[in-house]
Amino acid sequence: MEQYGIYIDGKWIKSTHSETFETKNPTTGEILATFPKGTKEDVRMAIEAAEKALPKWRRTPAPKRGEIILRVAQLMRERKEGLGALVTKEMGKVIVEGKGDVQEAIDFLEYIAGEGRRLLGETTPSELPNKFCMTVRQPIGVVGCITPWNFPIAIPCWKIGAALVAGNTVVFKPSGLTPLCAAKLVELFEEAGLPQGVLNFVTGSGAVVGQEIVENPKIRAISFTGGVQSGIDVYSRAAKLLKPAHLELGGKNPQIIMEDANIELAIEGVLFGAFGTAGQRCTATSRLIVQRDVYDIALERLLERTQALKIGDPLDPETHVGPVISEDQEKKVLNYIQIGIDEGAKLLHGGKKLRGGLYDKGFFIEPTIFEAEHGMRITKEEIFGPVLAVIKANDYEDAVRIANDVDYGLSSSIYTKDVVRAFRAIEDLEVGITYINAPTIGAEVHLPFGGVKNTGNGGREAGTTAIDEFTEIKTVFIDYSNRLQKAQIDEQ
Ligand code: UN1
Repeated sequence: MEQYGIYIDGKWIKSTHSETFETKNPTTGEILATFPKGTKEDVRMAIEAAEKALPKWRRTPAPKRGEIILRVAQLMRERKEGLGALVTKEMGKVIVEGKGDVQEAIDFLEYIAGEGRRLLGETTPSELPNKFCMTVRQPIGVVGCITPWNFPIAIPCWKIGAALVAGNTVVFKPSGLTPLCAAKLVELFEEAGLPQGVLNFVTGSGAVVGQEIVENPKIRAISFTGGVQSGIDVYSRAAKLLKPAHLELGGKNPQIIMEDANIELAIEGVLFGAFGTAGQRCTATSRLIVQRDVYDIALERLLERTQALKIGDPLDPETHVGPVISEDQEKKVLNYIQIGIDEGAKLLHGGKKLRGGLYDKGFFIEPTIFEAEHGMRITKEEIFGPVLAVIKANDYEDAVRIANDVDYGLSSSIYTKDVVRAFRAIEDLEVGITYINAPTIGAEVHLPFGGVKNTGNGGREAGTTAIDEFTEIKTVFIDYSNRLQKAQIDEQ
């Protein structure tokens, strides 16, 4: 079993505190590695190293910074099988999705490496003669990246890749449930030739390590993905320091099926959206809103197809649904299933923890389908597990009203062959991402990712906007008239 330390200034060292925690395989319970319960002092050392590395790194030409990021992507391509299997072992998503997690990281790193050749600003004419105006992008400084367990390779790469190309240095705290994937990622950056101190890594709790990252004034910006309550905590602490904090939080994503939809395709979509990654994606489909004329047939097909899903060892390529990440998560999901039953939703499929054989070692919950009334808690609150609420809608307006009547706004989907309705849905759905005739999951990394309402605080990760989160804009006026010119005052 591997024992890791913290990674500061290009070296793996011991934490200032000797206590450790274990990371475990959610399928088998096997202990994969141990990591330090990092301290505030560890974070301060990480910040010191990042500050020391900053002047040189920010002056390294951005295309050169991009080359190192590209090398990380190349190493990941070579090691995709092994890394994908590690994602599956530590996080529990099925192996194709484990490899998909790695591929999403590769895609993003390749994309953002090229951004090193652009880092676009603007040029504009001046209102005065012999004067030039432009903006340039500058790194923010030392930034903090705090990442979740559900995409243990991809999401850290979205954040770290963009932060580094933009010329920042980083203090990285991964989820306590997937530190091994994170440590392997740090090793790849090291192998790719990232200079010492540019990326530093401290494991431990949100209450200690996370809080110090957020509250230490030397960290100039935060990028956080996680739950809403933690997001509010991060945002309010950062607010006291006027520190930018980019938040990527939850979802309660609807898939709508209209009466003219290709039902078979729509059912295939919802199976992937709701039960892929055992429902543990911010983008997971947790509500299926079906127009009443096709409700019965859609439900019938959904139940048939769900019965055929194979739940088991995520390393087995035949498996469709793996375990949830931890005992706590299992409890949370089972509790929501009970809430659904108690509030009168009709349990149509699943609902139980699986037991016997392999199931006894891991956290396996049956794919669960409820027939629900809009307004029940299971139709409003994020569950983050394999639980789908099916809701009947009268017509398009009703479906959109239901879809929008939640506190979240990340992803959404509508299945319809009517192009007019498809375009109306693009306008009407209050979310950051809308799919037409495709499930709510599977966003591509060269487009912005994020949402509205409680899903975040206005920013977008990845895509053309990735760099915004990690750069300051400087406005520059260059006067070559050789005299004092006064904007707003001089008359031509
Ligand atoms: C997340 O669940 O936090 O769109 C990210 C998707 C993936 C990213 C999900 N590309 O489902």
